[in-house]
Amino acid sequence: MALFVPAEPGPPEDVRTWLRTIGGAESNVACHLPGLGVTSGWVSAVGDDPFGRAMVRDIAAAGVDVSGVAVDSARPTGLYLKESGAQGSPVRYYRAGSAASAMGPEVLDRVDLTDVRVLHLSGITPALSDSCLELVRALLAAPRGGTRVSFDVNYRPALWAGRDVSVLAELADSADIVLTGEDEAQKVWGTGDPDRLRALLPGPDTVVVKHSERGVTLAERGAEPVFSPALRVDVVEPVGAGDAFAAGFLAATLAGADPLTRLRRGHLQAAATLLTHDDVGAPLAASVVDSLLTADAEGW
Ligand code: KDG
Repeated sequence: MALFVPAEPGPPEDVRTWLRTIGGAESNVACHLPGLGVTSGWVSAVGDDPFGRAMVRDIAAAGVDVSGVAVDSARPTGLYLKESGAQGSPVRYYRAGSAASAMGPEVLDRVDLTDVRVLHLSGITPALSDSCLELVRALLAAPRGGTRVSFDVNYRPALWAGRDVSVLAELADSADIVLTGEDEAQKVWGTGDPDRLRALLPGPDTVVVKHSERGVTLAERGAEPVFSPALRVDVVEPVGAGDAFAAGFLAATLAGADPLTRLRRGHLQAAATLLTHDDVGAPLAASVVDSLLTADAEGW
């Protein structure tokens, strides 16, 4: 989606200048990865319009392979606005009937997952339309070969109002890696407790529970859960931090890092996003990342 953030303070109805940037959970994750040394691709659909062309160009400029993005000349590119800052950060979507919401299982015909190490999906896509739900179900049911599927629950109340969220539990259980906020797990499974979630999710081998600003627990099959406190930062705006965490965590997982380093990589990537109004934001300086990755508990 094209994301618009206010470029001046004040209530949204008084803001005249908006900054156009990149939004959308899966493309956010894809945009972080090249900077972490991981090649990534984004599969989606945009309209044949200026916002669609801008998104494809800007996401490609971040180093992401966009050859799996279709242009739908019958529908517009989805848009969303962030209407304020750190307090609650209300967002407003303009994507009903968008090109991406019309995607369905036929997308599998133009996606080659051979040699893909991780397929990252979010719980946002299945909320967009019945066809998108069928697409996500088809991706989760497709033969995997060596591809691991990561699923970020990304529960968005505005998209699920009056609908049954148990579908998110069904989808998550078909993944290999599940990322969820404690609060969203509470909505979907009735608990945000990592041990209980592990028991409720027999399918995935890895469950990551984010406890907001407190920290994150990594609960893997056959291992003791590992908790890592979050970095304390002066939050400018939080939307997108979960995607940044996912990218840092997945990149370190692919690199074969130990559990604490995987969580710290996630926190460091999230911290960079928390410091901006953007969904993605600029990465922290390499020297800061290096010293924090190896810091002892007090230094962190
Ligand atoms: O995780 C960030 C996303 O929430 C944001 O980019 C917009 O995809 C989005 C959504 O539907 O909320």
